[in-house]
Amino acid sequence: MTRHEFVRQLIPGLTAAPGTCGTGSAPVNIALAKYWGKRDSELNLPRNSSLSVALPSLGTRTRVILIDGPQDRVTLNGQPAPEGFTRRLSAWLDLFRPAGAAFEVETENSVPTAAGLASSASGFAALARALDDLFDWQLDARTLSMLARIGSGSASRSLFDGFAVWHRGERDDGLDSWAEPLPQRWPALRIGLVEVDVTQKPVGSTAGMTRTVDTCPLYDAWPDFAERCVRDLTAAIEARDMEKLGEIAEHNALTMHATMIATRPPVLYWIPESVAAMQRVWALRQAGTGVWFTMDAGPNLKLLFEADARPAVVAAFPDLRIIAPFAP
Ligand code: 2P0
Repeated sequence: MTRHEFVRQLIPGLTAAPGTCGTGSAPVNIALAKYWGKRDSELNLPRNSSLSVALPSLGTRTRVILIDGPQDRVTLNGQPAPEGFTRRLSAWLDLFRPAGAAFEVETENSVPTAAGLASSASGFAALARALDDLFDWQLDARTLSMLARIGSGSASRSLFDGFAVWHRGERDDGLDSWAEPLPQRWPALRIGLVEVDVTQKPVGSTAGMTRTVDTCPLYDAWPDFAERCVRDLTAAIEARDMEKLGEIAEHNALTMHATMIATRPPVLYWIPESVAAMQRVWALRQAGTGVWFTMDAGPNLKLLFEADARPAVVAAFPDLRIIAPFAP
């Protein structure tokens, strides 16, 4: 099945007059059990389920207008968007393009683009919501999650606040691979952003995971391990057990990076400052502070801790940007 066919069965139609506008917003999410590897790149189906938490104060707000014309016009934070950004957006918008029409897209991002903070996740989730508004589809969150998934896998999880699980699904047609929220809230949970480098990463996630699946001899162990992490994290969240959540999330991230490093040519996102920050986290834990880290396809760390550990964590990471995912 092509992605065009996939999308057509999910949406009621593409009827809207030129000038019609839609808006949508969505938060960034941080995976605690990572998505790494596709089983179908046409429908963007993952080899493993993943579990994330949304950062409600960071994300994307998007306005889309249907226009006559040959070409989409895309702005990012008030400036013409970089060519690669526009190309990726337009390729996804092709799935929803009425004949002869183009889209004007205004995107406001409160995250540094392509710095391992998953701006594509909030971006495609916000865009899916904006199209739902523009075409007045009134789709449910599960269906929007599948549309966003085609744009970027991790976007499937950005339709929700709080914790979300993206189910890998079993079906070849991709209709059972969507994300849904978990009901639990965790008011004391904190995420600390350690930004050691916010420049563009050398290898994008899509290329990095494809290379890992194709050449890493350790990858065979990953999908089952990741599935187990999702189950164990769900239990840790239900029990509100910080130590269990931190241990599983950190181990999951390091295992993902181990598969990246064991790829040919290697995909190493770490820089010396990343390793120094990891060692600082381990030293804090050794000294009795409940803090763990996770890392995505980039050099930056995201610290996981509870509010009462904040003074000790900030003493070791004075520049830490702290986010409360369940702030009232
Ligand atoms: C995640 N990452 O679960 C993992 C951890 C990066 C490392 O999802 O190819 O941009 O667009 O589906 O979603 C980043 O990958 O990849 C990602 P595509 P995406 O958050």
